[in-house]
Amino acid sequence: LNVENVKTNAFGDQKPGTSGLRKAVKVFQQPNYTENFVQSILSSLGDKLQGSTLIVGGDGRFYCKEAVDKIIKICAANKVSKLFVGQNGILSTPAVSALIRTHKATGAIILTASHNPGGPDKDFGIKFNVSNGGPAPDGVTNAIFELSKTLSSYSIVPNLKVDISKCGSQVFTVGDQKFEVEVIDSVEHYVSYMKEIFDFNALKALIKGDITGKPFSILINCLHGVTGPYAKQIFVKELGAPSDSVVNAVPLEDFGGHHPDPNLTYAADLVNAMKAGEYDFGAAFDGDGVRNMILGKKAFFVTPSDSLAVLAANLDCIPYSKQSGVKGFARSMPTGAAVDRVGKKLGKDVYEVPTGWKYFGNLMDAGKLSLCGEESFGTGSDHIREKDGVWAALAWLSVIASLKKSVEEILKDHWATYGRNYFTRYDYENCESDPCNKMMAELETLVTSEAFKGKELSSNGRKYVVKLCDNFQFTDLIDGSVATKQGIRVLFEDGSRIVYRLSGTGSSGATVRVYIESYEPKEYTGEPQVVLKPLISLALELARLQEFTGRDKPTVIT
Ligand code: VG1
Repeated sequence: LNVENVKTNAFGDQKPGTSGLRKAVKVFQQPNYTENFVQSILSSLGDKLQGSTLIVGGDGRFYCKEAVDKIIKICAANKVSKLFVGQNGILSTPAVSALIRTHKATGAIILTASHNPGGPDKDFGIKFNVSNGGPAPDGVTNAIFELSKTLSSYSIVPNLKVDISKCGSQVFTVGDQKFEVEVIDSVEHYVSYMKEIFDFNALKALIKGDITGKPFSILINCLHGVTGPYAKQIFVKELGAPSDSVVNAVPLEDFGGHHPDPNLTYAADLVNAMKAGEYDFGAAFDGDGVRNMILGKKAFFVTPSDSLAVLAANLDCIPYSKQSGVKGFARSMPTGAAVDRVGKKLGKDVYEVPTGWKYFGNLMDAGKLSLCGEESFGTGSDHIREKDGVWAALAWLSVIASLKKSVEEILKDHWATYGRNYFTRYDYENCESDPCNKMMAELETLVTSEAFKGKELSSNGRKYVVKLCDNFQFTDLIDGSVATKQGIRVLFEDGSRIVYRLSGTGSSGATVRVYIESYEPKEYTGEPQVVLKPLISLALELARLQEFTGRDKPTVIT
């Protein structure tokens, strides 16, 4: 087989965002667009490219198969020695992370736009993960972007034909080099890893009813994302839950026309099904299997910041974590600070990093972290270097089996011990970009001005005194790299705070996120929207949100 060098023109817009390059499918379908980006990823590997092993797979969304085919042909031409490819191109992102680590691969190319909707008129994405299993850090994504801006040709083996529908190894000769593609079962490796991490016998006993005296019924909604086959295998086949406990388990190219995003708005089906009180535990996952939403009986909602704190406080319930020892914890900056209180009590360090899983990797590699999470329904541990939805559900079941309490009881006990960090997030999706950029600029000028220091603000009869305002900046403790402009923070003397960010995962327009948090040491039974009302009004007024976005209410409230 022969390598062809194809002339191309560079695209100026291939800058990866919070988690990879995400654009409308139509953008990726432009001639050479996907090829250019894949070549830029490979070229960024420099000396490590020749002879490398890479993992390739995706969440099965529209355009995945075409992209996998292109990637195989471009890797072959770039002297990669071996590719592990998920059967039919399917691999969840956590499964990829685990595979990179097991096979000591140089990295992985993951085809996903995660929680963004899919289909011919929706989004696609390409994400590069590095040798620790985690998303490429800024240094790598910046290098890829720089290469993409001046790319003038890419290399491809146009006549290479690989059947990715059957597992097994296929070896080709490209020029004078050997090139191997091993098609692997999409779920096997991940499932066996979960069996090492968790006590499946205990979880099985919980579901059967041997632990609490009655069957513990679960409802898992995969939102037609990639987790369906993983969840069926784990919750039904391994743990013995009835087969109808895993729903929307067939991965669809367009996720059935919905957003595969497990929150109260886009996973309303799960919320409604749980309301009747028939199930003890509910979980939903996103497109590529990284996010999770946890619900208790009657749809009792566990806000992700609390989920992180509860898991931190009970990490010993997971055999893997108990054995490897619980190190520190971490959260992204906008995530509620409930976990900080757990860290303080247990004498563990808690790190605060910018939004995006790539910022946790170095700390984990340095052995400083066992568990981390984001308010955006992301939770994960150092078993891999990605957030992991199915892991989070299994972690929660492990805590329940061990404490022998319901989700609601666990939360109430937690709040009684630590107090409660009330948290909410308002998202304004798909707004016009220019006014949103202007809003952020004006807000930053306002809150960082001299006049704003120590200022007393009042809203709905409550007073807040400004303690500190800035645009969050982060210096990586391990490699010293600096990330600037990670979100405008308005912190008050009483510990409450408001954070504003523009999303870095959208494919068009701007999405404004406003994060609002307050701490109540004793009053923990309140309704977050009621408790936080004064701060919410203040947040919207300060930014003049309605004026700039033209929206009188958010698209999604968490
Ligand atoms: C969002 C979330 C962030 C998360 C990212 C990727 O980013 O806020 O916490 O890490 O999505 O999640 P942004 O820039 O849109 O706020 V996923 O599920 O798409 O991998």
